[in-house]
This record gives sequence, C-alpha cells and structure tokens, in this order.
Amino acid sequence: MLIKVKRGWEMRESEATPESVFHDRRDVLKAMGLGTILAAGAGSLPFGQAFAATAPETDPSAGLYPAKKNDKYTLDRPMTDEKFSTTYNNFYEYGEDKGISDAAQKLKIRPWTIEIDGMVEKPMTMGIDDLLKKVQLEERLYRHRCVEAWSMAVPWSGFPLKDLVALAKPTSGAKYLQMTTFKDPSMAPGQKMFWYPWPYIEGLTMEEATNDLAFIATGMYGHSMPKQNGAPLRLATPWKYGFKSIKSIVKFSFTDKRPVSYWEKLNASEYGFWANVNPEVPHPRWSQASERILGGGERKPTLPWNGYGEYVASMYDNLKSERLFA
Ligand SMILES: Nc1nc2c(c(=O)[nH]1)N[C@H]1C(S)=C(S)[C@@H](COP(=O)(O)O)O[C@H]1N2
Ligand SMILES: [Mo]
Repeated sequence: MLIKVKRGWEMRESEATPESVFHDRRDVLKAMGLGTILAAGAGSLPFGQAFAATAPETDPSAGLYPAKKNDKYTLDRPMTDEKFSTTYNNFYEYGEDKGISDAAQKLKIRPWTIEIDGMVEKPMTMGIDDLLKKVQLEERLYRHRCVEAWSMAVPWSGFPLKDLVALAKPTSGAKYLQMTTFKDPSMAPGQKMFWYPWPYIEGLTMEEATNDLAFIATGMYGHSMPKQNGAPLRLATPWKYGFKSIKSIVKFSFTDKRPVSYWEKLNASEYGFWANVNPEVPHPRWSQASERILGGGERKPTLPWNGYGEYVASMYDNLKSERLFA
C-alpha cells in the first residue's frame, strides 16, 4: 500500500489517549456542578461523553430489556463500569480515536433492515424488530480483549448467533459466514476517510458461527445497545480479538469463500482471519502477554483463548498449520 495511513486504532496502548483523561474531565465537570447534565448525555458540552442508554423514544425495542441472565457464563473479574465501556470505544465509522461516543449519536437505528443472502435456501430481508420477535434474548457476562491490549468485562444482551444461522437455513456448501456493517457516510463521517476499505466486514467459519459462545448482542447493561457500541446489533466472539466483533451489522452472507476482513485488507501481515487471543504470540509491534483493564488501569495477564478454551479450543485441533493467533 502506497498511502501512508496513520491508524490510531493500532497505536500502542502507551501512546493511546489514556482513559484517565476522560475520568479527569468528568471530575472537573462534577466539580463545576455539571455532573448531572453530563450523566444525561448532554452532547453540547465541550467534552460531554454520552454514556446514557439510547433514548427509549427512538428505540422501539427498549421494552425487551433487561433479558434473563444465562448463568453459564461467569467472569473472573469485576464487571467494567458502564461509564467506561460506553465512552472508550473503537468505531472507525465515527473516527480514529476512542472518544467517539458523542459522534456516534448520528447513527440512525430505525428503520434498520437486515439482509441474509448467499448460500441459503431462500435469501431474505427483515427489519430488526421482526428479527427480535423470532429470537429469545438472554444476558451473558463476557470478557472482551482488544488486539491493542485493553480489555473489559460486560453484560451483553442478545441471542446465540447459531439461532440466526438456523433461521437463515444455509445450504450444505456454505463454509463461512460473512458479516457487513452499514455504509452511509452521511450518518458516519468516518466513512469519508476514503483510504479505508468501507464497509467494515468480518467473517467466521460455520463451525465458529454455530459455536455456543458466538453471540449477537443487541443490548448491554440491561438495556438496548448504545449507538457507540454498535446498535442495533453487533457480534461478540470473546475468544477472539475485539476487531472480530463487528458492529451495526446490516448483512449476513453465507459463502464458500473465506471473507477478507476490513483490517486484513489494510494490513494482512498484522491482522488475519482467525485472530484468536494468545498471550504467547505477540503482535508484530507489541506484546500480547497482558492487558490493561478498562477503568482502573490495572494490568492482568492475558489468558489463552481469552479464557474460553474449554468452549472453543477443539475447533482448531486440525488447523495447527494456520496462523490462528493474529
Ligand atoms: N463496524 C465496526 N465494528 C467494529 C469496529 C469498527 O471500527 N467498526 N472496531 C472493532 C474493535 S477493534 C473493537 S475492540 C470493538 C470495540 O467495541 P466497543 O466499542 O463496544 O468496546 O469493536 C469492533 N467492531
Ligand atoms: Mo480492538
């Protein structure tokens, strides 16, 4: 690639805006007596961070939450405070740094049409609210490990991806599921950065897509999904680096060709298809041995498969020659 692209997303943790900056700003506002206005998500404040849930009047699915908790998925650490996981985000459609939560309020989440196409019995399109009527929502506590070496632990609400696969009825030739984010520069100014390969794309093998852990999240913290976290539906694959968990999906395509994802297109030597978490395989430019927990700044050792080996490791037994961990 000839264009020299500055990718903030790839910055080393030490170079990235420390989340303590956001923290300090909030404390300053509180001291000024603006704390409650800020909590309501006032976007006009000079550095207001909107961490309130999506306003119910614009989200007809608000009444579906909270969903019943599935106790099978437990955490080895405290849950990340919502104010951190909803103000420190990666969503290039809204900018290259982590402070995009205000900008992301431009995302229009209704109407929201989802297309299912490719190698399926019958291609279909449906509105998000129709899809939500066909699935059973539940809450799961999952860890999330970004390839940049920060992590969080959040309560997602949503449904198993395998339930969507069952709805789609893929034909026997389908080997992969490719997922695509919306493309509309008028509501996502980041998509005017023409040197990025929009729309954002990600993919899984059919075996991965139907693994128990693969989850479509439609909400978090007991309410519908905040825009900055990928409303109205995003992927959660907690054993893989965070860039696999594609946000604001509009299309699920079943195919026999391995999808080439957004980050792989930009830099295949650093971001591959599999992207399974492994502390022993460093990123070419930094170690993956430990992670910074969002919120307090504490570091913890990173676990193989991000701690989810019992669910997923066996899928890769016959793939040892592949580059599974980048
Ligand atoms: N469409 C889209 N999906 C995306 C991204 C993005 O830039 N665009 N960033 C990914 C990365 S690198 C991470 S770590 C997670 C961040 O999710 P969060 O903001 O909810 O923490 O979203 C992933 N999904
Ligand atoms: Mo990430």
